[in-house]
Order: sequence, then C-alpha cells, then structure tokens
Amino acid sequence: MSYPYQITSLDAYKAAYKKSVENPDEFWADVADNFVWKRKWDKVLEWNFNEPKVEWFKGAQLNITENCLDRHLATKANIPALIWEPNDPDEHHRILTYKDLYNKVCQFGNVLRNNGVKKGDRVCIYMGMIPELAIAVLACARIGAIHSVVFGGFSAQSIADRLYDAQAEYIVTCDGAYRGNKDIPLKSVIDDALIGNRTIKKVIVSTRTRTPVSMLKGRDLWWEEEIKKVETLGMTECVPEVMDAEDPLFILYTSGSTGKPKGVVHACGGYMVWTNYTFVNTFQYTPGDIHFCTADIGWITGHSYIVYAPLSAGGTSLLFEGIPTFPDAGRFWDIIEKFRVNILYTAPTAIRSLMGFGIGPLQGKDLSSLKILGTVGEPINEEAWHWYDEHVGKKKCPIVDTWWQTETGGILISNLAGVTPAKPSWATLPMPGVQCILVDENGKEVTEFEDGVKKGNLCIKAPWPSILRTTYGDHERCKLNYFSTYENYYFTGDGAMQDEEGNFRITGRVDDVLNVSGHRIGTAEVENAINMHAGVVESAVVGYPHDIKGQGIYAYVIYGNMHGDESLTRKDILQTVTRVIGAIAKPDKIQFVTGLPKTRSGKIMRRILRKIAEGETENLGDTSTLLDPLIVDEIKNNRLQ
Ligand code: 6R9
Repeated sequence: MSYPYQITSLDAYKAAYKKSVENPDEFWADVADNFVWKRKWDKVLEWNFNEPKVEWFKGAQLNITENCLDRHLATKANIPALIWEPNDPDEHHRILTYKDLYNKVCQFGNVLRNNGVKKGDRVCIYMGMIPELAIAVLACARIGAIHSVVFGGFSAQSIADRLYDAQAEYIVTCDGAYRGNKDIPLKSVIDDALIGNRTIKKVIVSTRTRTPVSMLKGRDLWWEEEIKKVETLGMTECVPEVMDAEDPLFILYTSGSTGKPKGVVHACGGYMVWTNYTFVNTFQYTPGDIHFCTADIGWITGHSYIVYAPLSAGGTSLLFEGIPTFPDAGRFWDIIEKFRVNILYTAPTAIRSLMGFGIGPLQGKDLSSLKILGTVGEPINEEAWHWYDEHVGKKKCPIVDTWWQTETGGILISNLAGVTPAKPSWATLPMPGVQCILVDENGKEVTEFEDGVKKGNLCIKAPWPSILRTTYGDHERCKLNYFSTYENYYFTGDGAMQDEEGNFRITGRVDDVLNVSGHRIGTAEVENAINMHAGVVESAVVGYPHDIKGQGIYAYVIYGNMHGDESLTRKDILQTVTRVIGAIAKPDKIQFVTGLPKTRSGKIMRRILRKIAEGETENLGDTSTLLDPLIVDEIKNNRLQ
C-alpha cells in the first residue's frame, strides 16, 4: 500500500493547502477515495458553526475496522500490526500480525455481541496498556458500539461520573495493570465506581496481573472464558456493522475550563480519513516503518496514533505497557534498539524528565534505526527540543512538533517530517484543510506584526474532517465551549503567535485549563475536589511553570479551623483529590490562606494568584479594586517556594 495523498515536497504542500481551501470537496473526496467504503458519500461537506453542525461524507457507509484490518489481510496478513512491549523487560514481548489482530478483534466483537452489546451502546474501557485494550477498542468499532476509554489513572469517582454521563451499560477492564514498580488494581477501582450503580449490565475482565478480584455473579465475566464461549458456539466471523460516516465512533472525556469533563464525540468517517491523512503526512510514514507512540490509549494521542491511524495505514504500531524510567531511564532507548524503531512520538514532559538523567542512559544504545521524532501535548521548550535533536535524533532526524487537541481528533498544525521546515519550539504550518486565524479579546483578527510576530487567540475558520461533532448528551455545551466565544470560529482555548512565513507557535492555554505533564486538567475540577474536603472553606487553583511537568498545580486554600499539623492536613487534602479525580490532579503546592483576592463582585482575581505562584510578586498590577487589598500581602509573604 502506498499513499497517493502523501505530500513529499514543500511545493506539493503549498499546492495541497491551496486546493484544500479553494476546493475542499474535491480535495477530500480524492483523499477519501483511498479508503474502503460500503457506500460512497452523497456530499463531501455540509456545515455551519452556528448550531454547530458539521457533516463530512454524508450518506457514506463504512466500518473503520475494515479499513484498519480486513483490507490489509490480502497483502499484510503476516506483517506485525501491533508490537507489544511489557512493563517488565524480562517478560516476553508479543507480536500480533494483521491476521492475529483481525482474529482477536472478531473474537472479542463476538463476545460483546454475545453479551448483548448493540450498535450505539456505550462501552467504557478501563485497562492498562496491553494488546487487549486495542482489541477491545477495535471490537467496539467493529460492532458499532461507542467506546469511551477512561485513562487508568482516574479514580472510581471519575469513572462513575463518566459512566453516568455516557449512560454506559458495559465495561471492559483488567484485573490490574503494571506500571513501573506499581501494580494498579483496576477491577477493584471499577467495583468502587459501581457501588450503587444500576445501569451497568456486564463487566468483562481481562487477566493481566492476576491479583485477586471480586467477581459478581451475573455481572462480572472473565474475558478468557467469554472467548471460549464464542468459540464453542462456532462464532469466528464477526460481520462488521455498517456505520454511517456521521455515526459516533467514540466518546473521550476531556477537561475544560468549567465544570465536569466533557464527552467529546468523534464520527466514524471524518475521524478515519483525518487521522490517517495526518499520520501519513506528518510522520512521512512508509510501509514497514515501526511507529512508537509513547502515549497511553486512554488519551486522544493513543486513540489516534497508536490504534486507528497506524492500522488504517497498514503500519506497525508499538504499544508499550510501562513508563520511560522503569527499570531505568534507558528504557525507551532499549525498546528502540530492540525493535529497530523508526518513528518515536512522545511528549515534551518525557523528554525533559529523561534529560534530567543526563546522557548516561543513552550511551551504548543503538538508535540508528530512528528516522523521525515527534512531540505532542504541550509546548516544547528550545532546550528540550535541542536535546531531543542532538542526543536522540543525532541531528539526522527531523522533529515534528504536532499541535492538536482531543476535540480536533488529529494533528492540525505541524511540520511534515523532512518536507516542510522545522523551527525549534514552533509547531509551524497548518495541515491542508486547517484555516487558522489569530483574534484579539474582541474577536477581531490580529493583523499587525510586532517584532516579527502577531499574537492572539487561536481559532479555526472552517471544519476539518475530524472536528468534534458534539459533547455527549449536551450539544449546547459544545456550542458554548467552542463556538460561542468568537462568532463563526472554532476557538481552541490556546494562545499562539505567527511569524511572517506563516508559522505558528503555540504559547499555551488562555483559559482555566492546566497542562500538567501533557495532561489536561481544569482548575475548576481541582477546586471542586479540594472543596469537598471537610474543613475547606474555599480554594483557588492556578498553574505555575514546572521544570519537568511543564505546569505544576498551585492551590490556595482557606481552611476552617486548623488544629495541629498543617502538613498532615495538606496530605489529607491530596488524598481527597486523589479519591475524587485521581493522582494526576494532585496539587504540587498547597498554601493555606485566610482569604482570596476578589473583585467587589466576588470574582477571584486569578491573574494575581497566578503571578504569585509564578514568583512574580513585584508586579501584580492594579489591586486597588479588590474587596480586600491587604490579603494580597499576606498571600505574597507566605508564598510557597
Ligand atoms: C493531543 C493533545 C490539548 C492541549 C492544547 C494545547 C496543548 C498539544 C501541543 C500543545 C503546544 C503542541 N498542546 N500539543 N501545545 N504545542 N505541540 O495533547 O490533546 O490532551 O486534548 O490537549 O495541549 O494547549 O490545547 P489534549
């Protein structure tokens, strides 16, 4: 399989971009022609950002798994689709060829059907990074069920909220998961999430750690036994459900600036086309390349660039169960050497954390197979960029800095490896079909350059095929969050600058969303969790620059009656946050305060709190309009280092 839509020169990029804007229908029809459809579309694109309503390939029918699996069987049956490297380097790795993966997806699709799962049903998946996770995802897609993968680090309470929001009736999980030297009891977390739950019909449990788990009669089933059942029934084929291009493929929850996480909904057709197109072009994927994306499938990066895109492109995707520092900080390099990895796609936070170990762990590791490096999840600072370039890529691998979001489904801004120029810490140029615009606070387009750049809030003028379609169960919220801040634009929530050549540099979120180690966390969510702690009167959470995580979480907490040890109370609050959201949302710093800087109308002045957390206590701007200006001095004086 080659890719007729692969862009291989700067001129070809410019031509593709131009055509994608001038004639999107023809442009995307040409790309989409390279996929397997049960029925072709009546119309390529219909849209308005008012409702919003976006429909790509309307009238077309397909099943994404036929594109990810069936169509490769004729020529690639024995080629590795997934390579799985376990957490423990002494345990044997697994290789699943296209034929193996096809068989397993069909088997598990039958297990789901045999347990009553139907098209449109929501299946929550809460698993560690094992092949069964990818199999469960694809099996849902095969039978038209909507998967909602929840990252293994979220708490029982977070799962319960998501189950309720998605009205899920089925769960697929594991007994436990290995991560570094930890053993995470996933099934037991699910059990806690299900206390009092009456809507979940079945929980299917795959065996990984074989930690003792409680199995409820009539509800909980072992994956392996269910497979045997469908085998005994003689179910081998699993007829793919016929899906409309606009049918939902999955829901993925992500944090916004207000309230609880939103269920971002992606549609089958557009998501398939876009993830494949961006994969083939950004990474200049060549069949046979081993692609190693280090994300977790619980995040959008894993959905798109571990599972769907590499497979729909007939590629080989490496799935790693563990973490970069276990058993030591050379683990990524060992994996690259072991499997002769060609493309490494990771997050700046991982690079910075490995930088901290120096180049010792890299010495003696053969990284000569590497051709292309990628980063995603947060802005990459120049120091990390150069370290990646020099010590990992040995200055011969183009680095792609890919900017995108859960809501965008796939990469929107990135250089194309070796094809369009890279610029350290700049995501550079938009993909064909992506029309970016920078606007000021009032929604007016920024046109003036200052010192060679224009700065503004990043919006997008027209839909690309994998734009989110709605937020599950609440279309108004989708409209309000993304399409109402600036009329007729999709608002990304990010600030950016653009140079005179058209390159973009993403500077970070301009809303109340934090990016901690590449994980999105809403300040409001963390505040709600802290406020649930007995004794807490009020809290305010902001981000501050953190050397490794990118951003750290700084919480200012008003606590009722502090009896005894402050540090114990801090630990108790952390425990509550862990219970309500998960360990990823634990504040790095908690400062107890007697009040918060508020305006006369009662709004917390986060700008001031942010500056104090950042250590910029000198220049706090005008504080005279505050209800109680003196509180600022108290907070400043007790600031945590
Ligand atoms: C894919 C993913 C989205 C937010 C996004 C932005 C930040 C992602 C970036 C980047 C600078 C990059 N972000 N990639 N910032 N440069 N290359 O990470 O999705 O978890 O939804 O986060 O991450 O702030 O708005 P998601």
